[in-house]
Amino acid sequence: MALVGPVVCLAGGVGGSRLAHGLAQVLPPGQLTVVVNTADDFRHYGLQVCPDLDTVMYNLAGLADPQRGWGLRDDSGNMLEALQRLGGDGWFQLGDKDLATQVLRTHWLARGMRLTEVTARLAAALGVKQALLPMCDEPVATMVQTREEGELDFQTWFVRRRWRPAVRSLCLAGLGRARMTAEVSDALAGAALVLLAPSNPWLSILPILAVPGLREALRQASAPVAAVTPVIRGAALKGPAARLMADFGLAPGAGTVARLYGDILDAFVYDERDAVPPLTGLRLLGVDTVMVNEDARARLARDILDWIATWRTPHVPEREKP
Ligand code: FO1
Repeated sequence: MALVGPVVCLAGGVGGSRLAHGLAQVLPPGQLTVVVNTADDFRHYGLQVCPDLDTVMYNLAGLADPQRGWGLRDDSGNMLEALQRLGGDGWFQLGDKDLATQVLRTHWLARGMRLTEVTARLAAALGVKQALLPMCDEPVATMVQTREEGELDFQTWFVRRRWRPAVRSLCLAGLGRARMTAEVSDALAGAALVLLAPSNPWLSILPILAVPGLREALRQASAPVAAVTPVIRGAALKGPAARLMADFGLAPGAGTVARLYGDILDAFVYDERDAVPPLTGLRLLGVDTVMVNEDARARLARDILDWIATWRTPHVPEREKP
C-alpha cells in the first residue's frame, strides 16, 4: 500500500471508531492520530463518562464489544444490577470493566490532569499505540432542543429516549470556553491527510470542527481534507443521521453530508451502492464503505489511502523534463 504520511482522523461513535481501527491496521502506529468528539461526554453518578473517546479507544485496543460497537467485550453487569436493586437508574449500561475506566478518569481529572493526558494514560495502559486525542480539554456538551420534550442533554435524548423525540435544533454548551489543544494543533499542522470519519455529522464531526481555532487550523494546514459518508441511499447504517436530516428538512443523502462540512473539504468518499453525489469542486471516490468486519475496515482504509496517494503528481527529475 502506498503511504501518504501522517494521517489525522476526526471521529466519534461506532462508525468513526471502525474506520479509525481500519486505519490503525494499515498505517504504522506513529502515522495515525485520532481526534475524538467529546460533546457526548456527561456526568453519570458522579463519574466523568466519555463514550466516544472510549468507543474509539476500545476499538483501537481490539477490546470493543463486537455486536454493540461500544463498551468492552466480555464485560459483566453486576454493578448495574446491584445499583438497580438499590433503586438506581440502569438506563445507561456501564459494564463492570468499563466502570474502571470511568473511575480512573474521574479520579485523575479531579487531581487536575487534562483530559488529553488522562486519555493518553488510559490508552497506553490498554496497549493503544496510536495517538488518541480528545477534541479539547474543556467540557463541551451537545444539548438537544426537541419538539415534544423541550431541551434534553445528549445521552438522555440518545440512549434514554432512544432518539425518539424529534429534534428542532442542537447547540454546544460550553463551546465559548473551549480551546484547540497544542496536541491537536500540532497533529493538524504535521498531517499529510485529514480524514473525517463516517460518523454522525451533527453528533460527532461538527462538534469537533466547532472547537475554536480548529476550522482555521484545517484551512491553514497543507493537508487535503477528505470525508467519508455515514449515509448510504439516504439511510444511516447505525444511529440517527438520516433522522436528523429529516428533522432539519434536508435531503437525505450523502451529498448533504459533504455540504454540511463546507469549504474545508477537498474530497468525498461515497458508497458505491449510491449514485454519484451531485457535488462540484470535490474529488469523489465511490467504494464499499460498509465495514462488516475487521477486514472490511482495513480494506476501506486502504482504498482511501491508495486513492489519495494517486493525487500526487509524479516527480519528474529535472533532466527528464521536456
Ligand atoms: N449506547 C446505548 O445505546 N445504550 C447504552 O446503554 C450505552 C451505554 C454506553 C456505555 C459506555 C459507552 O462508552 C458507550 C455507551 N453507549 C450506549 C454508546 C453511546 O451512548 C453512544 O454511542 C455515543 O454517545 C454516541 O456517539
